[in-house]
Amino acid sequence: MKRFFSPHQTGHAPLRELNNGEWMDFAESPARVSSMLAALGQCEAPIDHGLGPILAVHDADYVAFLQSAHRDWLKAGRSGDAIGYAFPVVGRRKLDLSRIDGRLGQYGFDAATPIASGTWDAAYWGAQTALSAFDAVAGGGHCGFALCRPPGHHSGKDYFGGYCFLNNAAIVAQRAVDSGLGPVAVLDVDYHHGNGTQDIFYERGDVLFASIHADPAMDYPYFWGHADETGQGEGEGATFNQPLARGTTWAGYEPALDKALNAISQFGAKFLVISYGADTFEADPISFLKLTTQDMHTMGQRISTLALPCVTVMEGGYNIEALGSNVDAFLSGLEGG
Ligand code: OKP
Ligand code: ZN
Repeated sequence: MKRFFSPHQTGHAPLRELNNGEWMDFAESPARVSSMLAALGQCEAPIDHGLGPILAVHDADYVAFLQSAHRDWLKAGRSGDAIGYAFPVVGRRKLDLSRIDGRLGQYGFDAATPIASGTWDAAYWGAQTALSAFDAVAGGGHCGFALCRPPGHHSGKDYFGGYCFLNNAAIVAQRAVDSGLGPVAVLDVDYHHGNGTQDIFYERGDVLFASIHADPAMDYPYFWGHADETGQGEGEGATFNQPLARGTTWAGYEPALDKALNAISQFGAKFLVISYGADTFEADPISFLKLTTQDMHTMGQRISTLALPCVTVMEGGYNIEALGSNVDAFLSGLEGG
């Protein structure tokens, strides 16, 4: 399986995040990359596809905001990472605000996703990494892996949040549709619900979004991922959420995965995008499912029975020591190892 990564992606290095009312070290740290590279070995550098495929998913005003957000923060006389604190919860509408704090609230949905000087460059190259993994599969490979960082699945067409800025999985899924390779299924197995991916395809019948995640009644992102969210309009039935209780082990995860795989077959998917997060691991510091490294391998094997061309994009996983082995276990399972 071809693997892609760009060193630009480690330039995104916020210092700290707000957690339970206190500052803590930023969990989605560049050190995650070292752990993965050590386990995976050599990755290829992505090719620059430009902004086109990003703008096929994200709004131009949002992308322009991301490009200048940290500079605007510095221009406002601030230092450190840009963080919003006021959000238009009621009646959110397009406003052309100039003040950076207004813009951070307009385009963000949480106060735990700091923007640093290297954020845009890292997010941009993360998307290019995903697109290059797609090329490798579209060109005849069976599977490709995109070591994306920052992750993407919480980012919607015009918003960031949950450590995510550009939705790498959605960018690949849209690219697959535009290349005539659909229908496409996105299988999201990160611990957290992929609200951004769900939103992007919520009214679309050509992309199935199937997710297994911690019950949002208990865990981030709270406002999405409930079982009664099933899609709308032409997308009715093309969103499939399976929330799990904290503490769930493989015994509870496996039947949910089987249901998701069945749904993907039923849907008639011809192309698969996997949002893989290793934060379902039993020793993840911010998550509460109980999968082992061996379970990651089994998960990969199960998914490989779909026998679909697939691109895996990296999402979360915060136990840095085990991260590399977990990703490696998943990918070797997926390769049928
Ligand atoms: C990103 B991914 C505040 C807690 C909220 C947000 C979690 C984002 C996870 N410190 N944290 O899905 O792994
Ligand atoms: Zn996660």
